[in-house]
Amino acid sequence: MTVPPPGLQRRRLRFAALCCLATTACHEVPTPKDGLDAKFAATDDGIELERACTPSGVELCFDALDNNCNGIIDEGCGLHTGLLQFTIAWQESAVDIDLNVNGPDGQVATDKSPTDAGLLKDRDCPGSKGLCYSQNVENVFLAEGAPRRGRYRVVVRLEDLKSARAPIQVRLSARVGQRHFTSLVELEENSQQRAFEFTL
Ligand SMILES: [Ca+2]
Ligand SMILES: [Ca+2]
Ligand SMILES: [Ca+2]
Repeated sequence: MTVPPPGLQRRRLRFAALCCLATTACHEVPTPKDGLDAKFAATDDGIELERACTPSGVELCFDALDNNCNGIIDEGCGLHTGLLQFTIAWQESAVDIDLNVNGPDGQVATDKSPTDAGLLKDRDCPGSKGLCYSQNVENVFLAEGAPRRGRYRVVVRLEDLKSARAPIQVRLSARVGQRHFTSLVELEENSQQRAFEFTL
């Protein structure tokens, strides 16, 4: 039997995992009570998403993890949430990572005002005004309206490594209705990015 090279094996596993997330044939996927049926698609720079949530105690702030597995990421920490929520966190205080979320309207969520699809970012870290206090978290959430149907793209991008040592580990968690996903993303050089896409 021919064994595919390791890179191809990883790609297949990643694709299989994302396909498992997308198909109702995977019996572990619960039927969302809010009717948000997300279908995930693999990307060339794809992030491997984990669906399992293991409770680790009370909710901790600024780790982009749903520690108590109640479906909400970093609640009680000054972050906003909604039916859609995407959160990243990283340890290196000077490093600039960006969370870029495109909604079906094609607009990237910023911290200025909601996009036409209702997406808004809480803050851009580390930022120029020191408002993140070395607790680097970026959070994009559905600020108004119902979730718009269509394709979403969630990108974690290393903007500026500064003098930090690569790789930078970034925790990403996502809430899509009743579903929760998380991943640990590694970025090694400026402009490198990882992404996942889904369709509502
Ligand atoms: Ca929580
Ligand atoms: Ca947390
Ligand atoms: Ca940033």
